[in-house]
Amino acid sequence: MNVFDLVIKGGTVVTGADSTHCDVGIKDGIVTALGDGLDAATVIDARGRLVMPGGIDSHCHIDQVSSGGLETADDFASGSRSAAAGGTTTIIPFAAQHQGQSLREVVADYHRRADGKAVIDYAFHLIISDPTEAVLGQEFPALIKDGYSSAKIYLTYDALKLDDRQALNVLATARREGAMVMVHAENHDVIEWLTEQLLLQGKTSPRYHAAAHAAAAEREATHRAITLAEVVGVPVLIVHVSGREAIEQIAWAQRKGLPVYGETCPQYLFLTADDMDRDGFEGAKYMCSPPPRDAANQACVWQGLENGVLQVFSSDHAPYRFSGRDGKAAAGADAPFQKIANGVPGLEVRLPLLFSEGVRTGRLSLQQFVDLTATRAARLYGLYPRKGTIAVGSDADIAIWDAERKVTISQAMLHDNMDYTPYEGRTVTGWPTLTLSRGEIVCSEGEVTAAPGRGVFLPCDLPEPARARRPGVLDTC
Ligand code: DUC
Ligand code: ZN
Ligand code: ZN
Repeated sequence: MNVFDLVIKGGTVVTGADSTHCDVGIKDGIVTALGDGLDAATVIDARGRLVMPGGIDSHCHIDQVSSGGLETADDFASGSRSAAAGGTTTIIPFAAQHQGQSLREVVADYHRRADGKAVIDYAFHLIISDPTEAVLGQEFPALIKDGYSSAKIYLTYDALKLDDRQALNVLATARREGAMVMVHAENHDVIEWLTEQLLLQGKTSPRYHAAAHAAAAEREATHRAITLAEVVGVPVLIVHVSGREAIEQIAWAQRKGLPVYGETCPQYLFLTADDMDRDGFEGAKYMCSPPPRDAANQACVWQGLENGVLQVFSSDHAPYRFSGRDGKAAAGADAPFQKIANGVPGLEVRLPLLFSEGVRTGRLSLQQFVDLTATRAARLYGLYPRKGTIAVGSDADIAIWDAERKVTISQAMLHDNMDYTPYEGRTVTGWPTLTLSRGEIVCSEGEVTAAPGRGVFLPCDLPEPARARRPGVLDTC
């Protein structure tokens, strides 16, 4: 009997901690040995290749209905296919509560959406938009115990936003139960007021989305989220950080010793507000919230990734097609900016973009790349060490990379269900040539071979930072 079902031979194995030239032995979907001279009936030749943990995309919207009633273009079949083709082996999309809904029923609904479709493994964050007594007293605590140990809250959007008192209540429940809270940090009233003023001046085109979602609005809400978490005594993670203003607040909190984490996404490194100023309605393709800003802010985001102020690099894949009933033009091709769906796709190109412009340019080490794209998310969301690393006992979720491969990104080559990519025509160096999920090849040279439904739900442990109880204001009086 073979000790291994499969051996990946001769590659450079990269983790968040180190790079080692060795073979990887896999049995029953688990890494069971790292060493030299391993053999099995099935061998993957990885000479000259990087053998890295498959990515964890810890912020993506799959088969989600927006608060405005629009369906994302990707379901769990197309979304997970696209992820696998881009070297990602775990996705953590959202089970999104709308007003009046039971959180438990929302979760059951999202399981139905994923069941039988996903080709890679998945967990769920909760979105809590209606934190009633029943939700915070019973449903949220019970769901945390069942493996849904992170929740996103919004400080903007009419149908989603929590006021400060509601946010405090969510944070306090998370603290008691050991969950992680992610915050969409933009000041709602500032955005609404700016939007009204812009519309009064007849400034309705997509480019004004960036002005309405001013960096100051993001800065204020980031500071407020940090303050609310500090008062309660709980970690908090600020999602989709767009630039200097928010980063400065996060860095300030970290200097104070607060457990504050930051996430950013490709759109804040590779797009700018000028993209929203393209001809006609074309600018709508680049609209997301917070919006891409300018080159100086891109540089700050790079710096935040380099110096560790930002720890997580996700896609925030929010796939609204350019055309069609649920697309950017759902309210008409001349719709004012505030009626255009917010979000850009990025699930498949997240890793290659960061590898090419981060690692190849020398901005990031391979260890930083792996940590930002896989290991840290596993730790922050309770999936480590099953996911996010290559170690004995971990799931054999692995992406084998050709670091020299040049690829020009085009929508035609991608596996999502979108009709555009904001990165059309961009050439990157470095691409995942083979993706394995629990030891099974799910994508080879761009061909997704995995059967829908093979992906399994991953109940999450308590996030590492949320396990230790920290003092809040009430503990110090
Ligand atoms: N927030 C997200 O997290 N994704 C898409 C749009 C948004 O506002
Ligand atoms: Zn958001
Ligand atoms: Zn998002």
